[in-house]
Amino acid sequence: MTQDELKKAVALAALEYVPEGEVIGVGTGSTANFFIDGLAGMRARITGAVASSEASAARLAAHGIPLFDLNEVESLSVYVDGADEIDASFAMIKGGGAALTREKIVAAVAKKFVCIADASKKVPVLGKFPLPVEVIPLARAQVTRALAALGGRPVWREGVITDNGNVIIDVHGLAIEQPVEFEARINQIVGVVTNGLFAQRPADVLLLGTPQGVETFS
Ligand code: ABF
Repeated sequence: MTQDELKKAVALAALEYVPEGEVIGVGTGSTANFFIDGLAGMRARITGAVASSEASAARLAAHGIPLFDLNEVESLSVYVDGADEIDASFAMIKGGGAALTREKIVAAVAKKFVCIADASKKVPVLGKFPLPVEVIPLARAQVTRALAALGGRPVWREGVITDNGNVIIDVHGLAIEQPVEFEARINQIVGVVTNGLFAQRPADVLLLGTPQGVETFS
């Protein structure tokens, strides 16, 4: 099976976690896109969706799925999204698609985070995938110096502006043994909006696409 076929398989398996008659949280990325396309087939059974990016909002709208602002919604029973890496504790690196801040906010409101990932995303230690950090543009140089002091190799993702008008710095060369603590340390740097470690609020369920089929971990 190709990587795209694995992504599609986990995305369709996640439809089982969609409650009827509710607003659900929807993530960003190619795996999430397969989920959105699958959701279209059951749109009459959901109230609508909160999207974690402008790109996902556009795809949901194109399928005729009603969009809700997160501020209109008191709680979400489920949030379905992909990841760039996920470890055994379900901590993740996210943000390869630059949507990390909205993803983290929507995930914070959701009772259950269902992570959909192909098998290549499961890692023993987070950090081989460069850790994205969303930064206020004025603070770019100062945050770069502070991130270098933490031991990584920060690289500005030139030309990318997030949906919130900020820039992304990717931190290369990390081996994150204590993701909960590391997430908090990066958030302490003045000028950082969010970092792509999702360890304080990890996934609750992992649907992993393998050549043998979709494996469920919880
Ligand atoms: C989002 O999409 C991001 O947090 C993550 O960067 C990316 C995963 O990418 P894909 O599903 O395209 O492999 O979930």
